[in-house]
Amino acid sequence: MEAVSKILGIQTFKEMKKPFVYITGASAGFGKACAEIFAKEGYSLVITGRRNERLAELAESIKADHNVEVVTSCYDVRNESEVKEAVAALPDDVKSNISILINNAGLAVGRGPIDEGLTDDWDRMIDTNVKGLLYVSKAVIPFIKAFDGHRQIINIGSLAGKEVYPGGNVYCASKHAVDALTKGMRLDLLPYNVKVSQIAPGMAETEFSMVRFKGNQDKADAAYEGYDPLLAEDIAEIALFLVTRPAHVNINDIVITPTAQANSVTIKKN
Ligand code: NDP
Ligand code: 8X3
Repeated sequence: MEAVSKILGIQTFKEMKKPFVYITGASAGFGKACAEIFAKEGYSLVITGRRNERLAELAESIKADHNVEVVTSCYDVRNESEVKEAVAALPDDVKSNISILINNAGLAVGRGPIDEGLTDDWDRMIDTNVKGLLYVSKAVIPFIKAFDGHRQIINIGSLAGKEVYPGGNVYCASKHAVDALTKGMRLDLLPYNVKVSQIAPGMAETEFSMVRFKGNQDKADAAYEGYDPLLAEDIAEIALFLVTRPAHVNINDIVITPTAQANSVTIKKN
């Protein structure tokens, strides 16, 4: 088909532009940085999150800077029917050109002893980090499997999915689930040549701690004081690196921490 197109001087979609990267949680932090770096490389984007104004602003600024398509899709990953409807509502030429899914939307809510934990916080973490990732994956994977070209899923796990630290209980459990689901997806999608990777970051300065500490700026700032934490751009660069390996290479898992962090609880502060 491509050879015929060349002879006739017809450009196929693949020749004209790069496919779509579908990014959850693109209204802030890692997801926003991923949107920016992939657009710079010429990928079109589906960017999702609950804050539509943020998504619209990001879409406008990316479109002004790069010659790519950006589709915004506003929904809550915890709501299965919203997820299904939002994915189904994408234009057909977008759905049929989704090549890469970045499952990034997630959060921690609260940090403290398990017996003092609030069940509402637990629900928010499990519903977002585990069930939300599953709902989005179920809706988007059929398009990735059907895409004629590079197929990849990147799950944003955490160092908290590799070890458990005091007060991290349910957040750590949710990210251990992401670690297991990444391995499960890699096995189940092997027949379809879908690369499945995980990025597991340590401390990175984003809105994460403001969400975790429920708007307490002092507590959020304290999380990043006395050392240089990772930046959202560091994670986006890794995501792009994973996607730009040769066809025969899949990087399964990357654990990335600030240089000052040796494990979840050991940070060298000034
Ligand atoms: P931010 O708080 O900066 O961004 C989180 C993003 O997730 C936002 O775009 C938010 O969008 C979206 N999101 C949260 N809940 C929902 C929901 N219910 N439905 C849809 N979107 C949602 O945090 P980060 O960028 O730091 O976090 C991104 C991922 O990285 C998370 O999975 C987090 O657990 C993980 N991580 C973060 C680390 C860190 O230190 N920062 C380290 C390791 C992992 P909106 O509010 O608009 O819905
Ligand atoms: C976020 C990193 O160490 O706060 O996933 O759990 S940590």
